[in-house]
Amino acid sequence: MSDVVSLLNDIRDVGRDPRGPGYMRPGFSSTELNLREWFVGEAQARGLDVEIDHNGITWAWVTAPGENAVVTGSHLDSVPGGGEFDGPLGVASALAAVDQLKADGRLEQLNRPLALAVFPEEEGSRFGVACLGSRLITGVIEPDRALGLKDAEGRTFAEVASEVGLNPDLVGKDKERLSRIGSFLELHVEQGVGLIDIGQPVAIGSSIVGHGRWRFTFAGQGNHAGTTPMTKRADPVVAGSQVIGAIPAVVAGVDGKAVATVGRTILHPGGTNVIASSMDFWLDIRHPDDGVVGAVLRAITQRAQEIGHDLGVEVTVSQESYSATTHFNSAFNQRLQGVLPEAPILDSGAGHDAGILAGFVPSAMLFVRNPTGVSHAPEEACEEDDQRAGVKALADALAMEAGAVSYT
Ligand code: HGY
Ligand code: MN
Ligand code: MN
Repeated sequence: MSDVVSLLNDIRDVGRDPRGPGYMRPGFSSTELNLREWFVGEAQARGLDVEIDHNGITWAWVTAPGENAVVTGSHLDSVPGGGEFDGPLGVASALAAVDQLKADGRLEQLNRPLALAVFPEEEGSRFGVACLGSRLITGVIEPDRALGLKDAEGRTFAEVASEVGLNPDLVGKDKERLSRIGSFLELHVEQGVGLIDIGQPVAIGSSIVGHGRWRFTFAGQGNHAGTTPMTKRADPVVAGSQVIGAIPAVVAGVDGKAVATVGRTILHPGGTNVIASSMDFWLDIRHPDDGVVGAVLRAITQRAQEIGHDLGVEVTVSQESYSATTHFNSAFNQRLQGVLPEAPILDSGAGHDAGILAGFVPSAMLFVRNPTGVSHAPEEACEEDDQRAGVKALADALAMEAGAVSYT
């Protein structure tokens, strides 16, 4: 059986971003489906019982399906230009952990069912809502809202879901499958520097900060770049750009621990010699206190309205996605600390499917050292020895949680 390093090597060239380094693996795209086929092939090669549910979540049962199962998994989609490990490390480590448990005879000791899971569209890079798959199965997002979500080409999730073999009439809360999960454990590359220089390759997750995404639309007056005096313009790009430029000071004025990012803009119609008629940007705000996220949003919105008023540009704001601050299950975390006594406890500035599931089933996370601390960029890294240390930690944690006698 291949180890985690060779498993990741198998998919290293799948979904590379054609525009430059990094990956482009949108949710429900042919790329994500190719990666899902890879996972299904690896799972079936291990004799696991694979099913893809109404929401596009892939389940691979190590034991016979059953109640109170221990489930581990992550995602295979990426952000545009994303790194190699965000998501796939957790999926490959889950497969490798099963190999390890089988090889050392611990699978037979388990007294709870064990399954692997792969959640689609975790990044929300295609339809705008983070963790779409885990939001659907838990009912956090209503099916109608999900089905009406549109991608950059204006394709609805309903259309795309049909294309990839899902029945739009069946997407949504899945009480039966959700009730089977007794514990959910997600291993993920650390998206930060918490594990650098402290001599530990694996950490236990304590929480995920509150984070949301809002779409700001600036509506001005399209016009000719050459015939419109500077004093006679209602230029949405000038307004939007001034707001973006104001963000660092506005955030600092509310709470220096908050983070706010504009990583995506769209100008319409986008001509070099054309004053745009509209500009959209997407704002990502995060803070451990949901109230502070709200205060930052209000402050930026107010600044945008002021700037829009001065420039004759209309500003509208709509929320796309919100994930409240999550504190992982303390009893599960204590059990993990019993297995991994050396592992530091880290909070996460990044969102995860485990953060959504944590509202419904005891959930926890393991983070594996990333020597660059960079993520959502090609420089994201994870040393091979640390990848293997993550698998050992995951295997021991799964053995413990599923009742094996000798779990280390
Ligand atoms: O955006 C996030 O925090 C995660 O990587 N999806
Ligand atoms: Mn991720
Ligand atoms: Mn991510």
